[in-house]
Amino acid sequence: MAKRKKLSKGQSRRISANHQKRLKQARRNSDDLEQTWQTDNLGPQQSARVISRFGQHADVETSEGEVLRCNIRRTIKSLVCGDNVVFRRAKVSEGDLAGVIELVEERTSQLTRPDFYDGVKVVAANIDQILMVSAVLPEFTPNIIDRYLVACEDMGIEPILVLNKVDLLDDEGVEYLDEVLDIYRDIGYQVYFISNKTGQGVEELKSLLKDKSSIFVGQSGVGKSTLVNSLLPDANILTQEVSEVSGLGQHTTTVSTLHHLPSGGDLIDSPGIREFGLWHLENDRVTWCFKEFREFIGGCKFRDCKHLDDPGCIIRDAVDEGKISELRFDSYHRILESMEDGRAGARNPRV
Ligand SMILES: Nc1nc2c(ncn2[C@@H]2O[C@H](COP(=O)(O)OP(=O)(O)OP(=O)(O)O)[C@@H](O)[C@H]2O)c(=O)[nH]1
Ligand SMILES: [Mg+2]
Ligand SMILES: [Zn+2]
Repeated sequence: MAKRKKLSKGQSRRISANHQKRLKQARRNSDDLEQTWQTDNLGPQQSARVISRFGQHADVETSEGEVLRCNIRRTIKSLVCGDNVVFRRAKVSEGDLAGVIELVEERTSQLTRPDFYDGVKVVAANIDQILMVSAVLPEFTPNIIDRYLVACEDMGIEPILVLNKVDLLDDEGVEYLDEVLDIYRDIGYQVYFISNKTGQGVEELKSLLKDKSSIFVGQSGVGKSTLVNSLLPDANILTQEVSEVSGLGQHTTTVSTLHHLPSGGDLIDSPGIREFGLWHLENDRVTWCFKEFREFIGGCKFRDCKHLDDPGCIIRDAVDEGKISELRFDSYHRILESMEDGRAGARNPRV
């Protein structure tokens, strides 16, 4: 994982001040609109689904399939891609804004991640399954997979692992990654090998997505948008090569967007992230989110066992006996360590 360059205190302050200024301006504009759009100027309440959100505005889709850009009422605290909302159409549009969103329906599920500005941030709503996309380019990193899996377990949304760009692997590479991913199959997670280049696995993926609400998540450059384009040739989403200089993705997709699958179901493409923080979780919760650790929880000799060199640690014993994979056990400790750093960072934000 790439280390973020540390900013000086002055830089952090300036960035934060600019961010606050932009937020204030956006709120002021939105207040002006709320004045203009009093009830007389608005049509009846209608239901819609949020396709995409941009600051104080969002694109919603009506049940007739019409997509309208709307302002978001200040009273709405949280609104994300996938939300079901109630909106009113304006009798006269204001620029490209056609209406106002007044209410967000209760969510059946939500994908969240910690954010330096907002604490815990909701990324998408009403999702049945999270497809965690990884690839051999940028580098394949099981630790990121483990982070997402922890988040999925915590949120109670089913995760599915997708290894993309398998066309870049030789037989030996396939064999190696098959072995690593066997660890996840053994725990009970579904694993798919995919290539947008050769089309391998794409049909299988289609049946997995049918009639479900799914989201693609994962690092920048792993091929999430390319995969959406493979599944939905009309989507025409912008994709970009992984940088030769840094070996990292270029953060091509900037907002989450919901698409409809021709055979039924919805698919959200989300922007790639560099790090997936978990510092909003308690240590014990992280242990529980390592699914295969669960049956051993509570069995260690000491109640405050750190599952390291503590005597009578049955999780450590399970690793020695091959019941828990060494890779996952190491990942677990790396996550706990980084959570300490993350909490310190959140108290003292760098960006
Ligand atoms: N060889 C190979 N390249 C692929 C495959 N899928 C995607 N790519 C390439 O990977 C690069 C990144 O793809 P994107 O779809 O933009 O990646 P992304 O995950 O959407 O990235 P962000 O939007 O930044 O999060 C592009 O150059 C794609 O052509 C694949 O199956 N095989
Ligand atoms: Mg993308
Ligand atoms: Zn223990």
